[in-house]
Order: sequence, then C-alpha cells, then structure tokens
Amino acid sequence: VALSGAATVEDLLALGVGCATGVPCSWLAPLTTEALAGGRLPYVPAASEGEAIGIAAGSWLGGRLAAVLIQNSGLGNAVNPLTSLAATYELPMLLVVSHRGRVDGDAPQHRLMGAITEPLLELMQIPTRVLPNEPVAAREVLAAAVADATARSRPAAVIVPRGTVAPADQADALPAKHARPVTVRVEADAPAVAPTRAAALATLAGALRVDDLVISTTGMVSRELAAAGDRDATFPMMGSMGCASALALGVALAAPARRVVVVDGDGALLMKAGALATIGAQLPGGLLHLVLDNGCYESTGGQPSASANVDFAALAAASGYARAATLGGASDLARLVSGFAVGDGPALAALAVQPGREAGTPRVPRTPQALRDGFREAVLGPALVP
Ligand SMILES: Cc1ncc(C[n+]2csc(CCOP(=O)(O)OP(=O)(O)O)c2C)c(N)n1
Repeated sequence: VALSGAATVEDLLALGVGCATGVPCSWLAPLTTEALAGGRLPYVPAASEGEAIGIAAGSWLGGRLAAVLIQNSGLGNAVNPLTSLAATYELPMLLVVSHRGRVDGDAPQHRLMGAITEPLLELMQIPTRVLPNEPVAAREVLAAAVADATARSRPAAVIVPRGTVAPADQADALPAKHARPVTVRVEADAPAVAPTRAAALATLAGALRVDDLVISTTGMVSRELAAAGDRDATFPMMGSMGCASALALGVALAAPARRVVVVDGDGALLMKAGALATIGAQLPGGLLHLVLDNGCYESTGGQPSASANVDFAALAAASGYARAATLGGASDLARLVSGFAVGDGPALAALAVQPGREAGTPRVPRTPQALRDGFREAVLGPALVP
C-alpha cells in the first residue's frame, strides 16, 4: 500500500494547513502535483529550502499554517532559518521531508545525508515522526505533528521513506508567463547626496501608515529601524540573513489586503536572490521591497559586498516584479511609500545609502516572542490570535 497524494493533501487541509511551499522531491511529487493541480492547497514553489522556511514563517505570522515539502538533501539549506528564525521566534510549521539515502541502494550523493537526517533534525530540537504508508495511521502521525507544532509553537517534522506516497502523473501544466504591467523603471532626475541608512530608515518610519506591515533584515537595519520607532506591526529579523523577502512574501500572500514593506540589505538580498524570482512569480500586490544598498556588509564591519556591479531594480524587473525603481534620495523614498497602493506590487526600490552606522544604536528592545505576538496581532487583530 501507499498513500494517495490527493488524500494526503486533504488530510493536511483538514488539519488546518493553509499553504504549502518547498522544493520538489520525486518521492513527494504527488503531494506537490496535487496541491498545484487541485488548487485546494496553495503551493508556493520556492527557489531554495531556506527560502521555503522563510515563506512558511511569514505565512503563519499572516494567519496561515504552512507545510514545507522538501527532500532531505535540502535540509542543509534550511538549517539557518530553522535555527535562527523558526526556533528563535518559536514559529510553528510542518516539515515534510523525504528520506533519501535511508536504505542502501540510493544514489551516492544521498548516503551521508541519509544517515544523518534524523540526528540532524534531533540536533535542531525538531520533533520527528516517520510517515506510515497506511492512510489511517498516516493521518494520525500528521495530526500528531501538527498538534506538536501548534501547541508548542515550533517546527515539527514528518519524514517520508521511499514508496510511502504513490507515484502520480507528471505535473502537466507549467505556469504560463503571467500578464503583468510593463515594468516601470523610475530613475531619479538628480541624484541627491546618499542619505545614511539611519536617515533613510527614519524617512521610511515617517512615511508609514499605522496598519503597514514591515519586515526588516538582520543586523543594523533592524536595530536602526526599531530605534526610529518601535511598533508592533514591524517584525525585525535577528537572524535568517537573506530570508526577509521570503518571510514578507509569506505574509503578503496570507494578508493580501495589506501593504507589506520589506527592508533588505544588499548583502542579505544577494544571499538569497532566488527569492526575487519567487516573488515575481507569485505577484503579491501589496509587497514593497526596499533595498538599502551601502555596498557592504556594514553590520559585520563594512566588508565589501558584490553589489557595486548589481542593478537591483533591473534584477527585480527581470524577475517579474510589477515595478522597479532606483531612487535618488530620501525624498524619493518618502514619495514612493506615500504613493504605494495595494495592487501596485510587487515593487522594488533600491536606494544607495552611505556606509556607516548611528553610534550607540541599541539592540531591538523586545524579546523574539514579544515581537512575534505583537506582529501577529497587528496582522490578525487581537480577537483572532489564539
Ligand atoms: C547566514 C548568516 N551569515 C552571516 C551573518 C552575519 N551577518 C549579520 S549582518 C551581516 C551583514 C548584512 O549586510 P547587509 O544585508 O548588506 O546589511 P548592512 O549591514 O550592510 O546594512 C552579516 C554578514 C548572519 N547573521 N547570518
């Protein structure tokens, strides 16, 4: 016996899973295919497993529990956001991990990861269950994992041995190129003197509306933005470098009526630039992606990044964003944020900022759990937060 993909997707829906994301594995293909074809469980194809963890985190913050469907070979790609995002902020998600290399005979590249999959999950303190191939028992295991994830607010994993899910037909329809407005590139008329990062963040803080949801990247960006105005609707990331835009995508898809602003660094964006294509494919209309480009990893001492030869607006435009702009200065930023409407996105605006920091900027003053709860309440309203 083997599980049917369709029935397993129904089980996930019945357990309250509202969204799936991941990177394909042939052993899990029936689930992915079913989610894509059935349309009952929205599936967001991620460019990397780490990005998928970011999307799942944002999805839950936006009110939709997510399942992350990945091959164990991609577990390594997910370690950073699992440890520094999901564990740090205590964010529930269901990991469905195929277990390649579990038994002899699989391809050589799966052998070592096959042997260390369960110990690696255990090292990350992620409770792990093996998915049985019998439907009733499988439903119980999935239910136990989801209960564990939600009751204890953390990722919980189900690992899937070979042959557990019955093979399905090949996914038939590849996504068509979506119809979208011609990308507008706005160049500043007269480049102004680049503001400092702190000044740009203060300008942003001043242009925000009360119910704007903001996600800021790890490092001094989050600290300086918090210093410019700590608010529940801002989620400062303290780790998971590169995952801010994926998390913002998860939020924007779960809360499509909201303006979602993500503040990225050049180094962080380049670390997970695949997310641009994911965002360009998903077209979250409320997403505004700001890149504060100081040409370096300022937070760790100003070491140069590779951004000097990168045109972030061109990169976003080429990735399917609806709008992309290179801003000339802080006043462009204020104008852009004031004028941005849900439906205009996804939009990216790159702003050159001076390297350097505001001396004495404290760490983000609230605990990760308080930041999580405040942000979720800002998305869902106090009545809806369990
Ligand atoms: C995965 C990972 N690698 C390295 C670091 C260390 N680190 C923290 S902030 C940072 C620099 C971020 O640079 P950028 O996104 O350009 O922002 P900036 O600090 O320049 O404003 C680095 C490398 C980290 N937190 N996580």
